[in-house]
Amino acid sequence: IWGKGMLFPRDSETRQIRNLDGMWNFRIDTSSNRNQGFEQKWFSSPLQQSGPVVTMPVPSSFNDVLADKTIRDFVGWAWYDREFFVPSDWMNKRVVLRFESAHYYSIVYVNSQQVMTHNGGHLPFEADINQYVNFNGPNRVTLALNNTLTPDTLPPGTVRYETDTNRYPAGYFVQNVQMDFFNYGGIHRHVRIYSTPKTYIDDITITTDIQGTTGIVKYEVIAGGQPGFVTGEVAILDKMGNVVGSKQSLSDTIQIANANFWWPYTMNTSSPGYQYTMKVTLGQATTNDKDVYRLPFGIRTVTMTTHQWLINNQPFYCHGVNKHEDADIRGKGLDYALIARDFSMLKWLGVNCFRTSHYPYAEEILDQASEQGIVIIDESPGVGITELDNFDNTSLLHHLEVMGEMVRRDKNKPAVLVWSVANEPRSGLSAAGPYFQSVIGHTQSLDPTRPVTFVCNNDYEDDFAIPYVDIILINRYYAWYSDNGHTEVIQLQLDWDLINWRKKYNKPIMVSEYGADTIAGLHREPSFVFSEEYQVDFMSEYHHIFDKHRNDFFVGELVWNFADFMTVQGITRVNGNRKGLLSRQREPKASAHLLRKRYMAMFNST
Ligand code: BDP
Repeated sequence: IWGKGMLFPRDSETRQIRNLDGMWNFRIDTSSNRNQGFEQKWFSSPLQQSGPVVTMPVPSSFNDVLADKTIRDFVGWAWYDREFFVPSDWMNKRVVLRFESAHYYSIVYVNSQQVMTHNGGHLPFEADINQYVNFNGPNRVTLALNNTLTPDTLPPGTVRYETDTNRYPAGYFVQNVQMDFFNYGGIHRHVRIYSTPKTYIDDITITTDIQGTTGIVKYEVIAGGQPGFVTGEVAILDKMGNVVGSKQSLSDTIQIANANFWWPYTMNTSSPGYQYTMKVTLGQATTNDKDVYRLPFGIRTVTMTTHQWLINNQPFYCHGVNKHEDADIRGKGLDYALIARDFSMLKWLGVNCFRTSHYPYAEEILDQASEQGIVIIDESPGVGITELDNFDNTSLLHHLEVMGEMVRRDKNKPAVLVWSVANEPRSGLSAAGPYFQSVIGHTQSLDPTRPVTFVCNNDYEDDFAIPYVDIILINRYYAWYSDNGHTEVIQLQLDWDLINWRKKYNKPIMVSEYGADTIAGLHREPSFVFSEEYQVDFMSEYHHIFDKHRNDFFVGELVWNFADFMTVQGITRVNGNRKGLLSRQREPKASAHLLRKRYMAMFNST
């Protein structure tokens, strides 16, 4: 059911990796029809031969690196290239070129020949380029990348053209987005080449169950490459490297007695985030090919009852935040120092869960969450599905495709416990009924082991999509977008709202967003909107109602947002969205101290 696998590149005795990160050549196509790059075939020779290039770091968004407004606000085709070498002893191997993500639409060329295309940011794509490369000299990889959003992309967007040249310069157009974050473009994550044998481990799927103290590990290995008789050998190693179970088969079940289960760090402080390693060895009898891949995984279960979220049959209360992949200069570019800082601040805050609002984050981030015992609600880029044409068949098919890619990438990550297929779609439209029945049903069928939901900002009376979810996630902005400044309405309105959702649906409920814009360093007493005092007062009101229902049906709270982040320019956004507990540079506002006190007190009671 998975099609081709998308295993994260990992070194082994049979696999090698080369990193293609660094400074690439870069040019944007600003020609009047925005199509000069293809007309002049910029992919057919080094980019600097067809025109001027600038240096652009990979990984990084291209927008905020240079002091260049045209590049910052660019919408259209951007071109990247660089030279690379392939070791000659890879000649008889599969040579895979992989982009962990590039935003949004990619066409990749190797030595002037098109090798793959990919539709969508945030998820990886790769191709075997063995037949296109030169093993005895330089090679060139070229990427044509388009960040234009349309009604059928995820996230969707529209382009507004102005042709009245009395009022607008020739060729004027604006990209309108339906989401509240900057539409960064660029090669956002690593680019690598890696080798595998010609017959190789294409995919591994692990699902786990627990019975008393026994861990039950079900696995399936898919072989790729040359057809023929393949053999499989699977060993499970504990953290010390001891083999605790093994089987000679490509798909089977292994039982581990007295297993160490994967727990969030707030539920088990002695060995949170415990992961085993599955070592898979694949053999091809006729060619003698042998491939080895080591996959970390955790043993745990996740269940939603009518009123509880259970992890390993124990009630879990999610106290967390929403995040963004966002920082100064690099935009959405992967940065290890930033990842380490973020996890340190998540722990400082006492966060035990975050949502990957509003797109799947880098695997390096999810792997940290798995290792550190932080629960992930893994969200698709389905944000801003608000116009009628976002619900048409083309959009639906793309959404199904994206869910497939996302589940394929993240299915084995122990921290990922819930799939969120969208954020704030217009689920009060009747078209949302069949659309979300299909997207949620598809995701449930791809992965029957995890609850599936979407994030809703609609009223309880008239929602067409909520009937299909396993847990209700609602975003609420009482005393911000409505009754602005009036914190005295929060308890009344939130309580009324939660009780009504509960009565109507009898499912567990979370508040998946609540927050107020706050300029770090702005103070007013009594509190006033945009001051640090207001954010503190505002959040405290929500907490009363969260606590009231906590031992009943209310299973979690996520602040909007972990940190300030960049948005489009607009009259309601002062250099970005300021609802962070932390500044964009990850330093705390007063609200961060409030949350830290609250979340720290929740340890062991979750
Ligand atoms: C919610 C959206 C989120 C926004 C937030 C806000 O889900 O993306 O950034 O509101 O307005 O509606 O701050």
